[in-house]
Amino acid sequence: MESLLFPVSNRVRSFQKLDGLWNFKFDPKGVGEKEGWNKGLGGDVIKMPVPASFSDFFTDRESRDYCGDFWYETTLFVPEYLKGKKVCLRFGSVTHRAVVYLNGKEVGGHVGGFLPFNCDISDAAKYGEENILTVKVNNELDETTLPCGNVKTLKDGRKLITPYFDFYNYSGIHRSVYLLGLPETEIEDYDYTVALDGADAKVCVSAYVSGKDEGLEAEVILEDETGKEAGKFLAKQDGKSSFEGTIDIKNAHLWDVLKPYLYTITIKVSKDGEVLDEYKDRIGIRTVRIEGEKLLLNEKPVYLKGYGKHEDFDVIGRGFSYPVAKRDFECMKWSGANCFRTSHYPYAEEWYRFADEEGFLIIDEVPAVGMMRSLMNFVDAGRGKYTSFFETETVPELQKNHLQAVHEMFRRDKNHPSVIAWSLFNEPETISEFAHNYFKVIFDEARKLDVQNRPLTGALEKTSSPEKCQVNELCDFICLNRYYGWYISGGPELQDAKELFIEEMDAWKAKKLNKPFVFTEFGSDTLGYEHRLPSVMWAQEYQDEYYNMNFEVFDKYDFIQGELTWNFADFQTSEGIFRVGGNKKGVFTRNRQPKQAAYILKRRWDSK
Ligand code: CKU
Repeated sequence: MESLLFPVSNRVRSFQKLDGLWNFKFDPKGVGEKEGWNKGLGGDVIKMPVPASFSDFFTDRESRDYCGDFWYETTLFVPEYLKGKKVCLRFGSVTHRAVVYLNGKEVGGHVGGFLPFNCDISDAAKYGEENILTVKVNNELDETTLPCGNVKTLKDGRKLITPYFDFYNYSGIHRSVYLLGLPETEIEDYDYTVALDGADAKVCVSAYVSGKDEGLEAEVILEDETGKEAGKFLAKQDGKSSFEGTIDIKNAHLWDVLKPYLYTITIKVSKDGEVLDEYKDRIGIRTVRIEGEKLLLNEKPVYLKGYGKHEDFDVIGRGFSYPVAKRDFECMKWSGANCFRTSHYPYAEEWYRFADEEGFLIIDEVPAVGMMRSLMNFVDAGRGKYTSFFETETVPELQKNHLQAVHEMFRRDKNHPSVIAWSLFNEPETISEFAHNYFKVIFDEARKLDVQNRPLTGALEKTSSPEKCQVNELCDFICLNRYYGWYISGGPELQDAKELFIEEMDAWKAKKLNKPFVFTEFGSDTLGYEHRLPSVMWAQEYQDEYYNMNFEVFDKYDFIQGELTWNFADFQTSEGIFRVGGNKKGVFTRNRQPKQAAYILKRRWDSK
């Protein structure tokens, strides 16, 4: 099985980042392979930074909005000393699909724009020489892809993406690319569970190893933050490719919300005393579960405060940037937040590693967004439009891709203490039995995948009402995206919005689901420079009133156990009559300065 472990370097493993200035070419006619671009792009190339989205570097509209195939190219020197190793290229993500060539030969690829993949180039590589790496990328979407969308052809033959979702279809090589040197007997994966017993903890670790070797031995060591050994075990291979053991820790330091404590785990696999592979990581000792209407972290109730986010920033689009992530964590902490949802796709792995270090909680979401046939789902959904989405013949194909994304996301992210729940969808059309049957399969499969048994959920929009929704029963806690006071009864009708909101929440209460509810979206578009007295929609004064009204409603219900606003910051969307240079529901502007409402959140969250 392909390993998704984050790259490390040590005595048996090495990595080299290939980020930098690559070559780039659009391929609107799809002639790349025929013209031999897989062997090299040729003279007429654009210089393109990796990682980044390509769109916002361009000064012409056609390039920015380009839809179709496009190619990247770089040269890489594969050192002689890697000979005999398993040599791989690792892509953090390529949006949305990729075919990878080394020296003209296809060495792998991936479908799905938000999760990593490896290409084994051990045979294709020329050692001690420069190699030409080319990647054909495609950014088209349809109703079988995650996310869902469509492509339309303009009169001049150009393709145009028509997303069924409210964020710009940024694409390209969005995350770091690595050259990996791996041992033949490779630790492909590991996982762990935690059981608390008073002040002590039991950490049960499993490691999974590839290769044909027999008689292997594994040693697993945990060290505390001072580097002192906290416990270890030895395990012998017993015919399988996995090793398992338990470490008892007296007076365990727990990983807790905003009080992170990380242990270093080292897994060594050896044969006859020789270390064949070694992998080091940082893990946290904590438990998550749901009891009745409460979310329990380390057996104590936790109230989620924070944001739905996007990977989105000026110029770089959806490319990962540590400086932007750093600023985001600082802004989130300043506002008193403790949680974010990776709406609407799994983010770069660095986000989760950072959250582990900061003690942030993450609801990790698959890119299952746009499961409703609408170009303005943010408007249509709230109005109860039904588009027979789950009744189409392409649904089995979509479901296959959805399951693949769930598998890959769980595999990649399961060892992060910051990940406290999995979100398996955002705002699909849930009011038919077709939707129920579709999601039953997704949830049943997801329940088998996480040894830590973290809660499963998904974000429900307004049409998924207490009377009509056929999917919420599959969720361990209920996530609602609601816009009372914005899409519903905004501005002068704010008082009515409040009453309608209370009506809906009373109806949920009457269902006695005995589950926690978390608001995963609520917010109002607000211009970071606009002030109006008295308030009007889009002015900062209105965002304040909107949030205050929403909080008054939340505080009436004990089963509401979290509030993640929409959105952390303003972000780019497709252009259109409802979006002025993007979605402006940020509590922060796109360049991460607070709007007025940020101070309302801060006051509330600092004291909650
Ligand atoms: C947000 C039906 C509501 C859709 N929801 C999803 C999110 O991606 C959008 O940006 C609403 C909005 O601001 O409209």
